Amino acid sequence: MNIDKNQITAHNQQLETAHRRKFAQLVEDLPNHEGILQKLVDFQVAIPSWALGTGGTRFGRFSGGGEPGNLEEKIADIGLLHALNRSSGAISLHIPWDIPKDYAAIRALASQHGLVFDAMNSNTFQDQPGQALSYKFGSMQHVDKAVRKQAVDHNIEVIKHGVELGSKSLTVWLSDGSSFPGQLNFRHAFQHTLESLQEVYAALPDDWKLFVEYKAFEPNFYSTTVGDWGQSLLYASKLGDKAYTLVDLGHHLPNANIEQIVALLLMEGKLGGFHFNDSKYGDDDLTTGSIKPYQLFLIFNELVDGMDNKGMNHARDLGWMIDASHNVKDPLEDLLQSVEAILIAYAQALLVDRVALAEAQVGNDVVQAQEILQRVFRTDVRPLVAEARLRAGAALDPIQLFRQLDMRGELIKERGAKTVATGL
Ligand SMILES: [Mn+2]
Repeated sequence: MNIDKNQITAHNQQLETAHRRKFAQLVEDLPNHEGILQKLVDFQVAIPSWALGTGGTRFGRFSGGGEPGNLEEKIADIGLLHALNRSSGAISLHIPWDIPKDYAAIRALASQHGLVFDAMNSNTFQDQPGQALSYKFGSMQHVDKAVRKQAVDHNIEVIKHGVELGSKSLTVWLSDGSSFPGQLNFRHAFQHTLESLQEVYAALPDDWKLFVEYKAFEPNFYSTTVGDWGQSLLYASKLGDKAYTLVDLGHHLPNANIEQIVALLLMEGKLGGFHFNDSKYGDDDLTTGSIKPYQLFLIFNELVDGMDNKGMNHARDLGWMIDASHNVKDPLEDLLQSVEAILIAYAQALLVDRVALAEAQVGNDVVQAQEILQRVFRTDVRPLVAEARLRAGAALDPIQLFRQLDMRGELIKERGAKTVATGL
């Protein structure tokens, strides 16, 4: 289903008076808000193709209705999100769950919705039907060279799909590791993985990036072969200039200082991209900003500071993606909430008085440094984010409009009540 421009206009007219009042009040003290608004309009967050259906856990999965049954329907869902917020203009595909059958048709469909193809994602953490060799004991780290070659070949295949669609990056997340002490020779596992990644890297087009995603644990519970940012950075540094570390917020050990990790990776020119989500305990894949919004703001504070320090373009120079799972919410509403949370944190980070903060730091004025950050964090910037949406032609309140138009009901009518999307 498509959303009509007139429906958005009508919705915005209903809310405009109240919005104008709140916006005017907020920007009274923000002299530079026009520049910030443009940055918010430009900022796009890629939606993963695997997050459009209901997620599950190893205990079960409670499917919702109207889930997309194929790649075309997934693109339509993201098109819907993008029409509502004009900030979800990219799709991150997963192979083999979303193998395009007709590249030209898929490209045309995406561009019809104003979408581009962000990072491609490979999968060597599952065995696929008919697969010759098993990844039970790892893929790129495997003791058997034939298994490693199969994993390398798969990644090269994913790059080929991406080239046809206009993607410019490959994200490699490996579940490789071990579940018991003694199971693995750590050095051999690292060297095998490095050699495998080098073969993939060699197949990368010149204008592509390779993102090495790390994760502390799960599905392996004793060691993970790309377990933290140090290991990822080691691989990325050895691979070369086109290789970067990818930070997934849920892939850290509890209480890790992610903002510091981000600051140092940016300093080294090795931060490539982001997977946004939130968590309470582990890789919970919850809605971004739902549990630790202050941490999200502090991360964006370092991102803005680090990118500005290097003269980077906020919207284009890093890969911004959501990686989440929705067990109890409508996936599309959840994704709208995540994108909103990301834009709020980004807007707040743009408001930080960096000159004053630097002065406080140099003067060891700890109290003032905290005041500067928390003054911004406690400012309700939602009218600023809404104004950016309004100017971009999106809905002032995307979730409200999604519900008013009963879009889930329409999708169920179109696709049925018992559909299951491929993905996690
Ligand atoms: Mn991820």
